Amino acid sequence: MNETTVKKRMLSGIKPSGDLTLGSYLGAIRNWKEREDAFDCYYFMADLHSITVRQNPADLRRRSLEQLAQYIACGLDPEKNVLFFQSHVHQHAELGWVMNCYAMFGELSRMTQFKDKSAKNAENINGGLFTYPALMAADILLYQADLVPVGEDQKQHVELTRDIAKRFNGVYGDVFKIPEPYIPKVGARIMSLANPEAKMSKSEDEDAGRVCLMDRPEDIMRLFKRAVTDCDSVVRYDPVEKKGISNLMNIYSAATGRSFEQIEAEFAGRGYGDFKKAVGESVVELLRPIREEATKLLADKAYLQKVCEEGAQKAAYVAEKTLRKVYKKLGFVAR
Ligand code: AQP
Repeated sequence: MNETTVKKRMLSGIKPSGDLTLGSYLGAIRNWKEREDAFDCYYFMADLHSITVRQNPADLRRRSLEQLAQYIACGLDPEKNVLFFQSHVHQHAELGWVMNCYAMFGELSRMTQFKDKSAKNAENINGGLFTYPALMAADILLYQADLVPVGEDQKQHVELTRDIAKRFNGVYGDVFKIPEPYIPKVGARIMSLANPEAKMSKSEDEDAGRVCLMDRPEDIMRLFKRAVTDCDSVVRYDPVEKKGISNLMNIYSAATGRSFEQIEAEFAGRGYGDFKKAVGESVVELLRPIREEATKLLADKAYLQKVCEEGAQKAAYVAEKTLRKVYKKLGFVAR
């Protein structure tokens, strides 16, 4: 058996619904790099999913391309990982429709993300927001993925994907591999700098709360200077009483590799001002190479075009095999 046949396949996507943040990097993308030799990895820009919330077209296009450049700048090698735009592989939309017909109204109604998102977008509760998990099932099942990395908020969707796949297989035989949720090595959970009770988020956080991968050093320093802390002055890890400081310690630890004890010792007897400055500087240095590399890549449109074309071709090859099998089982006349 050669090496590629034994590798497990893994798939993950991020919606280009906001600029990637320090949270996206430390919580997810940084860990992706470590998997590229052990797994057969597919990473996509989930542009189809992003339009369940209204997007400005020019911003969506810019962010989608930036996301591709940032994936590469964060270290993902396009030779080892399949990188593509979801909308470039039409099989997602096609299988998405089929999945819609095998997902039950009751199941979709129970998805907590639908409830959350509809509460936040009360003026635009569209059908796509409701059937989002059917498209997500298609994303996963098209590639016969063994593993799907999941955070808390997506667990329910992977469970639903498994249920739909089992239902389909139950009628038509072994068409889909039943994917397992993969609990990634815990990346740091990064909280908003403006509100340490809430996650730093690319589409929901206010500007003062999130650090984006392309932010300029002076802007990063300003954000950390204004980060919400408490009225104490001791740098101590206490995620209950000192949420703001603990979040900054998390970030500093992730950026420098220092332990909480080492950080507490380093800042003993010094004020928050010194500490915030040090955290800001460590993040500037952490993100500098990513921003510089992404900027270089964004200036080379031909290269990005080549990467996403090749990625879409590789992805479509696998996706088409699954889709053909599905269409045949359903009784569609062969093209
Ligand atoms: N703050 C964070 N800390 C740790 N991990 C994070 N991730 C995101 N933010 C943090 C991880 O990144 C991956 C992609 O997550 P996401 O696309 O759901 O990111 P988001 O910023 O939270 O997105 P939003 O604001 O909810 O926008 P929409 O709904 O439009 O995509 C995941 O692995 C996540 O754990």
